[in-house]
Amino acid sequence: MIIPTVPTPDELLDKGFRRAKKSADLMRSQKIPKYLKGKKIEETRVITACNVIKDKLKSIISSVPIINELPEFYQDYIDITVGVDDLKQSLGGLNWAYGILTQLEKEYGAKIRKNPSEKSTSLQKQAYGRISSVVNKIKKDLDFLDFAKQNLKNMPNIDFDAITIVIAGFPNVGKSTLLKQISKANPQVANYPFTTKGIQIGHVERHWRQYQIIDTPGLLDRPILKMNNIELNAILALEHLADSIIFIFDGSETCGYTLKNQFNLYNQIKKIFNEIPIITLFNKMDLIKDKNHINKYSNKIKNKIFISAIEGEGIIEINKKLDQVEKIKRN
Ligand SMILES: Nc1nc2c(ncn2[C@@H]2O[C@H](COP(=O)(O)OP(=O)(O)OP(=O)(O)O)[C@@H](O)[C@H]2O)c(=O)[nH]1
Ligand SMILES: [Mg+2]
Repeated sequence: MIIPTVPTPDELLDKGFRRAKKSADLMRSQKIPKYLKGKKIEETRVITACNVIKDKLKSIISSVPIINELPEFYQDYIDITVGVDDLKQSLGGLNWAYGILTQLEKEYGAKIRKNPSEKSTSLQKQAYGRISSVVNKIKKDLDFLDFAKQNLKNMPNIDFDAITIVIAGFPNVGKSTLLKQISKANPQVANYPFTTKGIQIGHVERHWRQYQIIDTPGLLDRPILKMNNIELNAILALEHLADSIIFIFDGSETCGYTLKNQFNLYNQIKKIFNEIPIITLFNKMDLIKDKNHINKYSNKIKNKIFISAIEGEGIIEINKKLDQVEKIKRN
């Protein structure tokens, strides 16, 4: 989501008043009957100030799509990242200011026209006072929208028609290596709450079907039971997308986590994503001489593939599994 630059109240007023002065100066240089000129100048000043400020507010308001109409994933994403209610409230604040400025513009335009010229300047000053007060009242909304701008500028770009695979597994088990093996092309990197590295989305087409494969470092690679509610929501948002999960074990344990620990994480993920099929992989088989230790765990899992992501071993089997993934219909 690209929100345009969000000004502070001072910047906004400064811009409005500066442009208003320019228009007033232009009016001053025109040939207008003397008894009307003062009025015209001040009327122009007030109307221009209101319009310049309103235009800026409008450009910010209209840059944010109607949140309730967005796909659920984005609604969740926005909610976890900045808070949907807070975002709506701050946009409401800007809308309110927009409405008041429209009123002020009419009210003071009419007052300046009706009153004798001598009063024009004091009416214009009164109008400026009220414009300033309105704009200052939305300071916290502008602050919030600036924060939202920074945090929403690198949202993941999701293809909702593609079959979506989410990769899980402890750090260093070979998730990124596998993503590169399957998707070849350079993955898109986007922000995602609670992952400092961001998520990576690789795209592939197989038999005219589009796939997006999402690597989530720092999210599905640690004990889920220890997560707080917001972190869990971040995971549930992913659950909404996933048609299948690839869970990677590091059979060599060189990632630094024992197979026992990895098996615990596997069970937690199975629980959380309970409706979603899991493709289970045992990676780094090139390092394994004796399979006995792995078999203690792999025997408990029905369907699994032994691979070496680094050597491209087992990729054909993974692709066959991908061909069988059905798109989950959600509503
Ligand atoms: N021997 C061997 N090493 C592998 C294999 N797959 C990955 N590695 C190595 O394991 C290390 C971690 O691989 P990554 O792909 O970065 O692992 P990751 O799961 O993405 O790690 P994080 O992003 O830190 O969570 C790297 O040094 C890889 O070269 C494999 O099949 N065999
Ligand atoms: Mg990685």
